[in-house]
Amino acid sequence: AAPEATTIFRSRLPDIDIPTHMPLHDYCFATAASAPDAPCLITAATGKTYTFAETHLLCRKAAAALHGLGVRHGDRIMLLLQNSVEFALAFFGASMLGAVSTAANPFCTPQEIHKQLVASGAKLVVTQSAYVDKLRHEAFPRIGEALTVITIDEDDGTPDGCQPFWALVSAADENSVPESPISPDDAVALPYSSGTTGLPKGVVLTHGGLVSSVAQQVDGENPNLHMRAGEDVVLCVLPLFHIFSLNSVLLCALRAGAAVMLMPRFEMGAMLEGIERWRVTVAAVVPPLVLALAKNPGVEKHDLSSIRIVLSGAAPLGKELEDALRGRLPQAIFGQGYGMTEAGPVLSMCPAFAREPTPAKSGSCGTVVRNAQLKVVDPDTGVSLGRNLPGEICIRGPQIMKGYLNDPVATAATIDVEGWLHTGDIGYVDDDDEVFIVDRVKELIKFKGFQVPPAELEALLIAHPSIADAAVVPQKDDAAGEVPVAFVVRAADSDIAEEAIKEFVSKQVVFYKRLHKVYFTHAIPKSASGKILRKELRAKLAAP
Ligand code: AYL
Repeated sequence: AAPEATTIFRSRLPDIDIPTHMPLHDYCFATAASAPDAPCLITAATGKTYTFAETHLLCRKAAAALHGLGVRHGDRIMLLLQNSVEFALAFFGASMLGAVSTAANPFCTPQEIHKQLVASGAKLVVTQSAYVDKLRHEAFPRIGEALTVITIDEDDGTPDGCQPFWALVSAADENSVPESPISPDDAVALPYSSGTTGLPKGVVLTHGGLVSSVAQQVDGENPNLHMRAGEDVVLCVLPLFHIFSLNSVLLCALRAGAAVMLMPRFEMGAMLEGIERWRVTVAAVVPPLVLALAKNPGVEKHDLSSIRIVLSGAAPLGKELEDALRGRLPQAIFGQGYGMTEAGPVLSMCPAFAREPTPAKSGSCGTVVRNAQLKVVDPDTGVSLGRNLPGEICIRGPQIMKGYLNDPVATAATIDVEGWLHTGDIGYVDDDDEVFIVDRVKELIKFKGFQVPPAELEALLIAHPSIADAAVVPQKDDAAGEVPVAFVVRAADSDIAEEAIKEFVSKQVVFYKRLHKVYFTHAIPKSASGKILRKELRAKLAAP
């Protein structure tokens, strides 16, 4: 029989030439050559500003410093940092050596950090002195011996066994960075994501892949996400250890020649002051931040009229919230980006952010990025679907991940032989090429845009002697979007209580993975092959 015709959706914008031969750092700093004195990195709290030329020089010095500590082509380093100038310097410094950065949330527990450290094979960590104690946990290699730790804050003195970042960088000779030929296929970033199933896995993003993703957003005569060189100031309050902020904020702004305003963490008052003081023009946000901007009374007391673009992503955004924000920031264009770490990460972007904008509907995640193909398939049969029919979204293009680190089985389950990456998201493309996400078939739970992999919590629960079996599913929540809740089968003779289980989990995980509720049950529904029937459990929660 003839193969079914495949409906492939493309961008409204024409394809462009993407310089995939360039290493990511050269690509991102190309603009610096024509405007070296334009502001590049701004620390919101202090106002300390680095120009593009200064930033580029410090990145080269950071590369030399890392090289001096033994970092080589292909090596991994871990960034355990809040948003900071040092994050950018270490990331690009590693890139210049052909090394790979794996970033972790500094709020993670020692166990969580240890897992990522071991899985990534990182032998060097760049962090803040406040987090060094997490690395002294018994499981870790000894600091100063098998593990090199660099701390960025010298005011409090460098902790025992650690090395001072700024002293190393100042003393380094930027001309000593060895010429290391970098191939577009070399890894540069290694974020961790659970993808459609199972535990967190290292997502190998290459120089060529990230150059492609950034180009799809900010390059071309008519860029999809128009950031103006020397004019725009982009809010960087979302954590850089997550790919949304790293890619669509830091990398895109630098490539475009726009400034990045760095805030170490989300704090409403400081954020509003920062926006007002530095005249932020482009704000990348997640739905809980949209909620804060739409509802917080402090917003009225600040002049936010400089904002011309609000880009929301990483989790579904309700229509009411979108309308509420539009009322608060009437001068701004509001729209969404849709991404997934494995997809490089951006699949679609609001077309109203383009230099020559075209309209986007409320609730839409924009149109598929240029130089890429998107299709929608029936999740059961794999048959390609036409417009307005919801199915699993698949993406193909030069921007998607190379694969999961050391996990060919998981890679093959996500990227098929034709190169299509299966997202586990259910959505459709309407008559105007706009993408709408309506559901998720993968296991993943999203708390405020943060990933909560159920398999990770289930493994912890089952390890408890009083628990015979467990399943973790999302429950809808107004503030967080979703929260993880557990169904638990007690072991015979056990009368373990909800609070004890919650506490047992809380001690081992970062705050957003904490269980919000435990439901005791007699059995976890499973398929013949032993897979948890999550749909059934989700339906139980939805029932009144
Ligand atoms: P991960 N609407 C609904 N769901 C979304 C959206 C959205 N706009 N964006 C992401 N998701 C969900 O790997 C979806 O289920 O990457 C997707 O598979 O932490 C999952 O989150 C992926 O979660 C951008 C805009 C990056 C967004 C991103 C998202 C990165 C989140 C760059 O410009």
